[in-house]
Amino acid sequence: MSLAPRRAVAALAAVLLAGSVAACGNSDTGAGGGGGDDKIVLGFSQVGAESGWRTANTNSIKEAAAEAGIDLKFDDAQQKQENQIKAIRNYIQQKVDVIAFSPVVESGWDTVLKEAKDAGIPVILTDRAVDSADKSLYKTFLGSDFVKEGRLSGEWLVENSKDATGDVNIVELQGTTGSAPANDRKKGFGEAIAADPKLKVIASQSGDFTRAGGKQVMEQFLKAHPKIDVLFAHNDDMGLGALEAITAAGKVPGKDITIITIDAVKDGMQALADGKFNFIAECSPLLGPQLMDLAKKVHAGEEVPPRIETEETTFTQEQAKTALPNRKY
Ligand code: GYE
Repeated sequence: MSLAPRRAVAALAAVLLAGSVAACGNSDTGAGGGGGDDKIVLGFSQVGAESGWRTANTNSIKEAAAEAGIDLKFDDAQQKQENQIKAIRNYIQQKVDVIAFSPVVESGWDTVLKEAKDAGIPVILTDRAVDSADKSLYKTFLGSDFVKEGRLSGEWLVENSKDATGDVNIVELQGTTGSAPANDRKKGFGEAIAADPKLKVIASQSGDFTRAGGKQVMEQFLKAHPKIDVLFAHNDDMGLGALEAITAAGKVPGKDITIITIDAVKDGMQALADGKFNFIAECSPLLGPQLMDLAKKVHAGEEVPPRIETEETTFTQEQAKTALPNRKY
């Protein structure tokens, strides 16, 4: 691997400063991120702490790093792309071995990804995708098929609206604007419900994947639309926030308004088992072990598949009751 001239100078300066030539025999030198041992240094930029899913994802990554003996540098971007770019630039400067991140939105990553590539640091995308045309900017993308999650949600609704007479009015709580899961879940759901013309999305707005956002936007929906039959929320947390708005408006969630969400975190599964939600498409946050495995492989220069999909299922109310006691997140 060739070092950029500036980096070569910096690496040389570091060796001289340390007053040591011992590093000569260590092929890791210059990319070890310091620390003096052989641990792989992984810089990870997390989206934020917006949902139960995200908390479970962060825990999975931290636990898996400790277990794999990987030195994890972790940054919480608080749902802001500029913070993620800053964190990635810091990791480049620190010469970490591998960078992984879950991009808050899909676009606008090319420049910083090129910087990582020029510095010779492999990048792994986890959870969310980027829309960069140049696929050589990252080694692999580990995460769910969000279009499929939306489609499974829509297909359940088509199946369960068969006997409905007249229009079925749907409101949609979208995830963070511009994020891969919001774009893809909307797409998959829209394509599936197109099979039945009586299924109509009458309002669709972002609740930013948070409970507070879900509650606030649902309040507006309820004020603006006297007849809402279905809520499709792009995650459990927004659905849980919306429950409060629905109950406060004197309606019974799960009965007066059918609720479909995505994720299947414990609180969501509880609402489903209690009959307040009607259907959940699962999205697994437990990406830590696979991520550590990939970090080791790309660090060793091994080829990895460009796309690795998470395995997932769906839950009805009855299935949630059975699955809940063993739910890990
Ligand atoms: O569904 C939502 C979280 O990117 C898959 O982000 C993730 C989504 C998840 O805030 O709860």
